[in-house]
Amino acid sequence: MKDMGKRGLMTRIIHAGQHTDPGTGAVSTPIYQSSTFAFRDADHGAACFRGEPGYKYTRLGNPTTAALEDNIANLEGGCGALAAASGMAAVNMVYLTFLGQGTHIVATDAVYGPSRMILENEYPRFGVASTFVDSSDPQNVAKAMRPDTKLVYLETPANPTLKLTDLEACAAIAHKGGALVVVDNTFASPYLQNPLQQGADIVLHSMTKFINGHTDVVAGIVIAKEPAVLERLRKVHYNFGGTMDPHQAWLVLRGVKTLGLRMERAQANAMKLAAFLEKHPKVAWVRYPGLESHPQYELGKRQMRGGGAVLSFGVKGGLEAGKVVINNVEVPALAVSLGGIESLIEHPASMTHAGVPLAERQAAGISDDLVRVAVGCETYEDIEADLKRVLEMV
Ligand code: LCS
Repeated sequence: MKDMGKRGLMTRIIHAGQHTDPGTGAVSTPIYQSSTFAFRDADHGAACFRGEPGYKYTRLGNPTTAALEDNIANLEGGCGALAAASGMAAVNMVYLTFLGQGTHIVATDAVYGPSRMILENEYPRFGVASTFVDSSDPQNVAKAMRPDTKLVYLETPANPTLKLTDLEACAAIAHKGGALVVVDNTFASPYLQNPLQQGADIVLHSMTKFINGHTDVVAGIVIAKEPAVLERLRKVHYNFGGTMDPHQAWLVLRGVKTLGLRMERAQANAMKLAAFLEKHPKVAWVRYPGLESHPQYELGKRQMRGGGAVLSFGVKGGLEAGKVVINNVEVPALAVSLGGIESLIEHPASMTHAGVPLAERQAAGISDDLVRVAVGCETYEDIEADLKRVLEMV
């Protein structure tokens, strides 16, 4: 299908990057499960290695993976994308490309645990300094900027606090200081938020979550706005080798086709569940970007096309009361991850963010009583009845 730029989001989700196979007419993109590709002759091989179009070796590009990259690049409005073996491989691709001896990164304090942990525990070995701030106030980003700051790394909504960061304001601050802006858009998905249109230079996703959506693949992707940034990333990514397998790419391509349908359903369920929990006498607090009680409700309306499908809440009675909920629910599985077709519930302080030291966790708002629910696409009444039943047990 030509001229994707003029098509609607649902059409682009389904068709962008997809081509009917010229050899067979296959409508579904085939899985090119081949590690290497034959050249017509020596000159053709040399031309491919000089950078002319043509596949060489799957770590350096594969047609199935390319179909997925073109699809997501289109959805995010980027010039291109690089698929990675996991979301963390995507995060690390960006860090490795732009950070080095004598450089500094400013990052949102409440990011996915390992995105912070590798900066604090591993990157200092390479002479990289990091400062974590509550980026929901752009002034905190401004204050943390240094002459050697190369990246401003934002996660919005943040995992698991659901705090939002004003992308336009932070991009203006970062660019004034000569830094690139990276946004982890995993929680919103391209269906609800497009940071490249709001000043970001790079967007990344754990495609393990909403983009794939079926809890059966671990995958990541990085999307760049400008070709120079994409080519710099590509060089690092292909040679460090955290690339994607074609079968993995095909599964994600299969999953992304229903991204819009799933997001609509899951976020409608999340909105209703957030409103139910907020009114429940056993619930101490609820944080969900679609609730008017969210401190950045207005920013969410401006920056996102909906509140998303993840919420966090605390039960009166703290962690022990929260454990009663987590241990007794039947509809959501007690499991980390999010963005799948099914609901999941977890306790970030002891699970996804356990590696972040207590003081830093608390400073970032990841309180011990915080329970995170990734709301799925089940019959809403079943989810609510389940939570209602377990809250009565507290
Ligand atoms: N970025 C965000 C916002 C994430 O939530 C995750 C994983 C990653 C990056 C890393 O992606 P992965 O390598 O796992 O594909 N988040 C998880 C979570 O909250 N529970 O389990 C994994």
